[in-house]
Amino acid sequence: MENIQWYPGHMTRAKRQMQEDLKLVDLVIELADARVPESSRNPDIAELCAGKPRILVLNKADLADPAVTEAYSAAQQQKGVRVIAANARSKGTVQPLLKAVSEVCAAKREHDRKRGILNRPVRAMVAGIPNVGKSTLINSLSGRSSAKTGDKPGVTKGKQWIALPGGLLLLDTPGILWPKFEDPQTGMRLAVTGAIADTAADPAELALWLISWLQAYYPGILESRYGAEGKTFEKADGPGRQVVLSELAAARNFVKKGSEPDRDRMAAVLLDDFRAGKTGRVSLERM
Ligand SMILES: Nc1nc2c(ncn2[C@@H]2O[C@H](COP(=O)(O)OP(=O)(O)OP(=O)(O)O)[C@@H](O)[C@H]2O)c(=O)[nH]1
Ligand SMILES: [Mg+2]
Repeated sequence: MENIQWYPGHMTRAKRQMQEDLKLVDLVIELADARVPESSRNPDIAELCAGKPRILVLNKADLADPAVTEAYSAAQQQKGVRVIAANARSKGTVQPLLKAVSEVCAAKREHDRKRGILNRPVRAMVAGIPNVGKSTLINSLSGRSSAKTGDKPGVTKGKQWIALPGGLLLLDTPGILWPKFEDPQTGMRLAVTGAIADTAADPAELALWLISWLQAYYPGILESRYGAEGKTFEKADGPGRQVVLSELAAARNFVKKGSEPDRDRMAAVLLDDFRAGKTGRVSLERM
């Protein structure tokens, strides 16, 4: 399996920018992808945010396996981390998050009040990997399309302050990835979920990784979406590795000239389907 290393220069700058911007904020809203809760968290963030209150939002929870989200949340809560599972596109996320913001800022407000400062706006940085839903969350909180969003990584290019009616100032930031993924599986998980541009990896490799994960932890899911009755596909981590994409392509009727199965098209469709939640609620980590 290839080891995905993706750290262009603008990511180094983004990290430096984050260090600077942290000086301006009272708290950090850290977004992780609920489908890959651990792999999508920047290992530097705890150190970068030292001393700041932090709220962990497990976003895209609507696409994730609820059991994994629950187990990860519980483990983090045990460590004293404040966690909210969310769907940034849904209005239902707004109230619990605003409540958490208000709670983690209670000490600061009290400190302000004692010094006679009233209603100073709270400043929060929204941080996380590319494509995790930072700008979408900000738009839901502000109730309008203030920040640009898109279904590919790298949409937000520079920071942007967005003011909410209640006196909360949110800082939208570009997604950050870290220089070295210690575990090669981390790169795979981030590429499959769409945090890393598809140009950085071979879609067929990503698709095969996803197929083997689905076959191991969500048996039957591929058959029910793509298969014919009673058909089982070859195992992506077995001797049939070279065959399974062709089988899936044939089942979908994706053929190239000369009636050869179109593996590349199948790989792209499978990744798109997964990212859109069409293969069901699936997480790519186990607790
Ligand atoms: N299903 C689902 N989709 C989401 C959720 N949050 C965001 N999205 C989608 O994910 C894609 C990325 O959202 P953005 O808000 O642009 O992500 P971002 O973190 O700002 O990305 P960058 O600016 O590239 O770092 C968009 O297509 C959103 O509609 C969610 O909770 N559930
Ligand atoms: Mg953005």
